[in-house]
Amino acid sequence: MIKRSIAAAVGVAVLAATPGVDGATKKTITLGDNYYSPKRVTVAKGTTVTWRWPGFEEAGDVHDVKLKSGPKGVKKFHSEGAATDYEFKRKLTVPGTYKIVCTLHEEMTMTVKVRK
Ligand SMILES: [Cu+2]
Repeated sequence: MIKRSIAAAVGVAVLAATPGVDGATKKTITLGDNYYSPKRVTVAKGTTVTWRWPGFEEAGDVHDVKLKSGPKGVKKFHSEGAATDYEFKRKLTVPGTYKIVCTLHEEMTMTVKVRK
C-alpha cells in the first residue's frame, strides 16, 4: 500500500515536469496587492506566461508587469497598468532569468527562470 502510493506520487511528479507537445506549456501568475504569486517560477523554454489581474471583487491598486532584466537578446516588455480584469502574456523562448517589476511598487518583484 505504501509502496504503491510512493510510485503514484513519483509518476505524478514526472508528468508535471514534462513539457507538453512541442514544449508548449503555460504558466499563470496572479497579481495581488502588492505582489505577484508565485514570486518565483521555473518553466520550460517556450512556455507562455500569463500574468492575471484579479477580478472585480478583489480589485486593488493599479499594477503593471515590466521586464527589468532578462537574458541577452530578449526584447524588454511592459504591460499596461491595470487594476482588475486584465491579462498580459509573453511566450518566453530564451533560457535564462527574467526579473519582473511593477513600476508603481518597486518592492513588487518576481523572477521567472526559463530552463534550457
Ligand atoms: Cu504594483
